[in-house]
Amino acid sequence: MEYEDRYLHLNEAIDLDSHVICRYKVKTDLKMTTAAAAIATEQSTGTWTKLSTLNDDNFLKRSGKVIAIDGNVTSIAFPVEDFSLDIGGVPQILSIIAGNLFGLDALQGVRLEDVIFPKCMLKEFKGPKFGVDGLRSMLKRPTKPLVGTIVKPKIGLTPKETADYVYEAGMGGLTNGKDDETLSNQKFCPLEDRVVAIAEALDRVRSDSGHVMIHAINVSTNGHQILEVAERAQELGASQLMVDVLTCGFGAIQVLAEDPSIKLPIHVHRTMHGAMTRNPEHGINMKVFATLSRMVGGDALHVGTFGVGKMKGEAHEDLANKDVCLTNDLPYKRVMPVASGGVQPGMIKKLVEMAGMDLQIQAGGGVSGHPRGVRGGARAMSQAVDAAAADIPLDVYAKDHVELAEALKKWGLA
Ligand code: CAP
Ligand code: MG
Repeated sequence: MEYEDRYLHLNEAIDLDSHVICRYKVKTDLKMTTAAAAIATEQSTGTWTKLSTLNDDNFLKRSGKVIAIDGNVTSIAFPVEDFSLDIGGVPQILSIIAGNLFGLDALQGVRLEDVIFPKCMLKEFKGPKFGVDGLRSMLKRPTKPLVGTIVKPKIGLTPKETADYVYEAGMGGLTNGKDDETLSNQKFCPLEDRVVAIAEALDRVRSDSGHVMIHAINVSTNGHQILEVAERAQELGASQLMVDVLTCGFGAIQVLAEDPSIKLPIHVHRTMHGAMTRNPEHGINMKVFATLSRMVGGDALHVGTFGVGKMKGEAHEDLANKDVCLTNDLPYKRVMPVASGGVQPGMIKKLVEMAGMDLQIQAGGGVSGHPRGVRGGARAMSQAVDAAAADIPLDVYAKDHVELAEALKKWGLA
């Protein structure tokens, strides 16, 4: 490879305040130094051949530097000057740290495992407006995990049926409801009608029981429309917004989080993430997406289900995602981690033991599949969260709580 040695800085001290540090796991037949240099080259100043246009000054100031190689893992430091945050933002960050390198023929596989941004870049982002504490105070739920549902079936219900579901869920004690990721503005359930009907249902929950619940409306859409759609949903009474971060892009979250007219928390869904995060040898670790989601202002983020459920990934990776949401190492409000996907009441104690109390636990099928319907399913979920928060085994708690007992009978204990 051209200039390979010039990209290698293996025994040099690096100024961490002026570089973005990325860790890549690499699968290659080449020497690791060659493979690592190929990434640093492609993602900064080089290409496949020597360039007449690359001068020494530019080379030294803008090149990615291979700063460590440990087995098949390499760390590469990209100078902050390579990044353009005023115009460019997260899309441009991703084009450097997670761009062309995935297609390099020299590598049979490469996975971006982690990224660390210097303070000077982090301070250009504002992070969540609400986060864990904001959501907890909205919901008047200071310590226990939040407990929610995804309205199921995913699509097909009318606005009234959706609102009836939400009412039942709220009366059963759930704190959070949400649209499913494939529900948008279909003719059978127009967004505006849905927002109005759900807002009315949530008001009724509050007046009938005193209980506070919010519901995230899926505003995922084209870039040129998202702010307008979110503003309209807010105007009509939406209490939370939901955005699919990978299909819409990180800019979609940022525009909603930073626009002064939007005063609602943002629930960040990650549909499509499995295409990038699940192969241990190629792709992008969810932790990277969690870091970026927090930077751009997501208030709650799907992090996985810690080794249980229909979409379970590696529990240790889910825990790392959760830690990114909550760590004080990032200069922003903490993001509420969300455990979702095939969840049912019998899993809740285990989820809380693994992830702690700062967690939103939600279930679609695990609520509306309950033998007593949505209200019964919501009660079973709430009871399981209460038991877990009090550190009482679920089968013991179920002796005095019939909905939980029926859920455990149907789905078992994790
Ligand atoms: C869960 C869910 C969520 C997934 C997302 C679904 O429904 O609504 O989208 O949890 O997974 O459509 O599958 P169920 P992740 O509770 O009925 O399974 O958080 O892993 O991205
Ligand atoms: Mg879903």
